[in-house]
Amino acid sequence: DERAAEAPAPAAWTAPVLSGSGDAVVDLREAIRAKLTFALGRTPETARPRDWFAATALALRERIVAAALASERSVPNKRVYYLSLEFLIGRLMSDALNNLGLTETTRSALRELGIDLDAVQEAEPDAALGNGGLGRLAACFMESMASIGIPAMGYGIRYDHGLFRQSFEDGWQREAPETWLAEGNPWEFARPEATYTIGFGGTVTLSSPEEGVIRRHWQPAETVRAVAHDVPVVGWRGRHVNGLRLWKAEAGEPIDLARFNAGDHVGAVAARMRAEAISRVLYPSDSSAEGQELRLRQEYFFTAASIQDLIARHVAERGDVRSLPDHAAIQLNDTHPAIAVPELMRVLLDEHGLSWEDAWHVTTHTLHYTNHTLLPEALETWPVELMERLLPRHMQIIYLINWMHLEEQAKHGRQGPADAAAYLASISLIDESHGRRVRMGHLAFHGARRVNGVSALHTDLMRSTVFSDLHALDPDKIVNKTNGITFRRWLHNANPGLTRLAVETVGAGVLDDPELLRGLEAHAEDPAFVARYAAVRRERKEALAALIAERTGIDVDPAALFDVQVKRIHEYKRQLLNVVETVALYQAIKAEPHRDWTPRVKIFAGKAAPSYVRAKLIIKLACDVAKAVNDDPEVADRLKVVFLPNYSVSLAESIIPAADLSEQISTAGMEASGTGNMKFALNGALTVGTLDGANIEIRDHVGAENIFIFGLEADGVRARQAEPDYAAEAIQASPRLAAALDMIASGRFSPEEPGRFRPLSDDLRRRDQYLLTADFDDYWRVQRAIDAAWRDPRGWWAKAIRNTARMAWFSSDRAMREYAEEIWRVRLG
Ligand code: B1N
Repeated sequence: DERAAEAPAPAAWTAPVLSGSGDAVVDLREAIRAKLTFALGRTPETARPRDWFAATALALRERIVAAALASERSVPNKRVYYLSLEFLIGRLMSDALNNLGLTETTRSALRELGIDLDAVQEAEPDAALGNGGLGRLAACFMESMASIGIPAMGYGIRYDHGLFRQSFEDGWQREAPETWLAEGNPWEFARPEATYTIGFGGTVTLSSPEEGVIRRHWQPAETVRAVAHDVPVVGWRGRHVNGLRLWKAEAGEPIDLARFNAGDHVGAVAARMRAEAISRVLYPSDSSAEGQELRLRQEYFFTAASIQDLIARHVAERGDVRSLPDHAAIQLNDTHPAIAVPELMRVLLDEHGLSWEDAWHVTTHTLHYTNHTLLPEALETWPVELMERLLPRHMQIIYLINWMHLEEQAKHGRQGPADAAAYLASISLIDESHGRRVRMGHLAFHGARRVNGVSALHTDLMRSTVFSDLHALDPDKIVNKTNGITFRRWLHNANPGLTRLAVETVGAGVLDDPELLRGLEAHAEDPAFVARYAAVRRERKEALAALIAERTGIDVDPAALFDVQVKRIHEYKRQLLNVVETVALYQAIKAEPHRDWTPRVKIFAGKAAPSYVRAKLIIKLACDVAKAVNDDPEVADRLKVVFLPNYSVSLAESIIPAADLSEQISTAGMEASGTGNMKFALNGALTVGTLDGANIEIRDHVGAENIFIFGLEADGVRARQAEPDYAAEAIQASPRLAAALDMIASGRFSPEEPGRFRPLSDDLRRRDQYLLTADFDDYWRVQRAIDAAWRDPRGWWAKAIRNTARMAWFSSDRAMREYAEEIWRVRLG
């Protein structure tokens, strides 16, 4: 990995922010050497890359702390608290180096020690404390808030094990535990002094009336300690540093001495194991709700610790808890922290003695909720029985909130007279239809001042579907905040070559203001510029080809069209549509082997939830098709299929700058936003996509002539789903689709087990919930149009350059400014 090594980067980019003197290299070199010796107890002769990474990170951390203390000097008027069960951070070194302006200083310092910075960066394990888009969004938002100066703290869980490691065994996904903390985490500060006690279970008692008021008191049966671990988040040019506070679960008592002394040595640590289980492992499910008790314990654990922490800070700074909404804005990242609604109420009522009205005012003026999906299987609900057992006081409060909410609607006579009971059932926080369950989305919605969706389409669908009745009660509550990505990581750090080209073409100001990328448009057809833009891509493709060879043994031609679909494996994302099209293309090439086919490499990567059997079968099909196609000499280099194992943030950083074509092909109405789509378009890959999520807004920005759109729109999807037998009819109407499905069903790709893929082909013929059959022919058509476009390089590169030039709006800095102004009402520092 060459990174920015080749040519000297422009001065504005590398100018050291914190250490401006000519001695910066010497200072840093000696700091790293001292860390290696005194913090790690290693000598340069015996140190492994991992040790150099730790020594370098510790030396950089000191500089970050210096900047942090500078940005902490005054108490901000208002802070943002971002509560998320997931932060998919990846590596932190290149963010820290680039944002501090220390990349070249560090490279030189390490070189003087005989060490290569790239090797040191490769030794950093990814912090994979998230599954996919939701967790990565939280990480991009944290970086952007630090960069634009929003005083903020992220709150989450310090999982011992992040997202599992994926490998393939004969094309089947295998999962292994991930151990990012095995050698410690040099970025974090353990803060045992910031420890809170979190309760579970027990009973609620009443106090004797004081001045006519009865108070409730929750006496938990079990307590767990939440211990803070802080990771500093340094923003662009080191101007601001925010904190990510991750909670580790510890037992109140490390050992039960009575049981130990009685000889029960295992039982003596049982309570400790149960407590520590809470922060042991990230649930590996993306876009589906986990109904297990441990998951609810995780959600309450981190939410309650965060609320105690932020209230303690508020009271220390301002004295009165009633002014919380003036000085704190809490953002709930999906419903995972929705228990914050009754928890904040409980703290205000039972611990601070507020009246119900005052507590409700504070709560509903502090909390905000982001919805990330409308898929029914992902909407969290918890059985009332479980809530009552684990969180009895919260269940009482939820009942009271709901009672007042429903009474209010009855009083105002707002319920539709036609079917009042059905209306009340639809707005109730309790779903009475499948056993009694608490609807966390409704709870978050009702307790929040603002509720937002993550793309224009998704927000419209929130208003018209899942939340339509609640929306009618308060039409200003739902707002749209289209997602964004941090350009520091996804352009500057991941693609230094393209960044250097942009800087040299439009000036170094583009590093601070992505709108300046628009200046590249004027060069979209300038042969000299196009040649440089194409050379950057070619260099990234060669690097990816080398990585593919190393990890899969497959040789791919960097001159071919790199067609990439990387994301979680889920039926609604329709990797299967891509695989079926691959099979159809394979058949077409075999039928006319002498035609002038556009050479393509289909690249897949992504993890399936371990319990998602269908998604794992789709991976196996992709791998089996890959084997058949890659081994077929008649196909030669015109089609290659690759499934890269163990997709991660750092792998994405290698793949995205090397992509020519970005596959964003979800069933319209199902992908709330997508953010990978933005990363690819920014780096100049052309999108083939449906009018779903943020694809629609990407089309609006890059121009319809610079994107390949196909398939049904969201309303068309709904109409088609209402037709019986739509799949059978679509297959009958498409001989090409029928032939591809027949080949998959025949066992051609699984001769040792001919029926292996029948569950997939049978489902497509009968049910096809995700409308693959309906969209297939249009997908084939647009793919052949893409083949033709690729054969016109000048046209292709002009489109690619216009994509890069027009993507500025998708910066997460823009998203964070919108949240700051329209949701949080917080000033930028
Ligand atoms: O959130 C991303 C969006 O860009 C994606 O379109 C959306 O699918 C994703 C339960 C989820 N929605 N819901 C989840 C994750 C974990 C879990 O346990 C649901 N992830 C998304 C960012 O807005």
